[in-house]
Amino acid sequence: GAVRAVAAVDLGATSGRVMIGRVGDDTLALEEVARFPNGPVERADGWHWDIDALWGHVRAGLAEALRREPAIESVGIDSWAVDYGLLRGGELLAEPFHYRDARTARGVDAVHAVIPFEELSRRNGLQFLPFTTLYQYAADPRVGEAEVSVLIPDLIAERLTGRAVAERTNASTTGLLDVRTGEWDSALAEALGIPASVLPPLVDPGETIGETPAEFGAIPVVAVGSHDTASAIVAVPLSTPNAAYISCGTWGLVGLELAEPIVTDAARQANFTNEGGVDGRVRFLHNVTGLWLLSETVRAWEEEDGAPIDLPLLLASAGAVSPPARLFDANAPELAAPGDMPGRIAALIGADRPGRAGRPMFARIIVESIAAAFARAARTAGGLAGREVDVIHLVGGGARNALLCQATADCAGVSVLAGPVEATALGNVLVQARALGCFGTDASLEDLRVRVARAFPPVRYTPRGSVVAEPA
Ligand code: LFR
Repeated sequence: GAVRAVAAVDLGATSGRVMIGRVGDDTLALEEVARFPNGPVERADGWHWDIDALWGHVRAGLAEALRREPAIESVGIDSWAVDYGLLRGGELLAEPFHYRDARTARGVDAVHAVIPFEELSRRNGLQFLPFTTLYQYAADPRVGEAEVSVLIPDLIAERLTGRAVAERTNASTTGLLDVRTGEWDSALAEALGIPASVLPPLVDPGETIGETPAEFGAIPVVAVGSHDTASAIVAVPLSTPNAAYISCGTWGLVGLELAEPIVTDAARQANFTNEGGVDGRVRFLHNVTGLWLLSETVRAWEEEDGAPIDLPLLLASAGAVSPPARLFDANAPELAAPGDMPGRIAALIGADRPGRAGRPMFARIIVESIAAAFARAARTAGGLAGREVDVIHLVGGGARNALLCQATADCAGVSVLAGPVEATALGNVLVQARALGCFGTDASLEDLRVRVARAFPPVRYTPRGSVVAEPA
């Protein structure tokens, strides 16, 4: 069949992008049309989304995408989880908070005073993360004033279509979905003082949310796995029944794809989550702090130097130093907020903040610490699910980081298959393409993954071995 085109809006931590996705029998390709900053902005009351600037960039990006490719048939939007905008009369009540804002700690105490974590996790199936939406709501006095609360991708969809919905994979990260039914747990919301009326109707990936205005082509906005991690997992070319995955960007989401959630004491104690995946699959995973540790360190050094740092060069020199004697816990809670990362990590390893000459070693410690946490989480996931993990697929920006991929393979004792780097955007595009009928509407995720593996053959890192390209 002919090659068809869709637009993917992906709002990530290092940047937001608008891409054109092209899909045909032998084609799966992305063209980046616009890239813009999407970091948290600090206001008087804490860290926020720069939502007005973002909306402007998305509009400009979509207009440019349609100019370059007038045949674009639909739009899909994804972003990170948990953050939301409160709407009243079609207007935002406030600039959305960013989840790395410290106010959420208050919400945690307030929620757990009403319902202890153990009971909460039995209802929503989630791991403990201090920024899960329900904790944010508990710290947000404006929730009660809202008519509707929409997660960020759904907010962009609402701006484009006028229709407020809750895409189900992302809704699963609010903590307010019942893990058994996949429906809103209105009783839980009300018990926490969150009016159930602010929770919009749920839609599934593949459903049409509405239509864009004429200036953006009057085309359908199609729900995708609007949680970026859900889209990324769609595009993991899982190669064995026991394969684990790591979706590695700012975070490293380490886990397994399951048919049913695991809601047990052991899973809760290991802080594993059951988030909603595309096609009703379960994303059984644990959040490991990922490249945030490195990017925030590099940001601090760049401020110190007043000049940009060459990351590939830094990583090459990090690979050349002898392996570090001391690692730190990548998941240490004190590393979550923006700020002086080198100082905080140095404190954890009992060292001084590195001078320039010490930077390669410091970067090496960060990478090895992330790899160790990745390997540990993959092993734990397998143990909890009764699977012997025999390969780890690492997708997202981290797949570019050879040092990290190799260190993860070494720590885990199984091969790491790296790529695609653009898993999130590909998952977004593939779910739209399937909805358009490109593969027959009953194509399974496995069918989509065959196409991913063909177009983007992963790179294999064998434990303590050398890097070889995987045959197509
Ligand atoms: C990754 C991600 C994670 C989520 C975190 C916060 O980008 O979406 O899945 O736990 O960001 O939303």
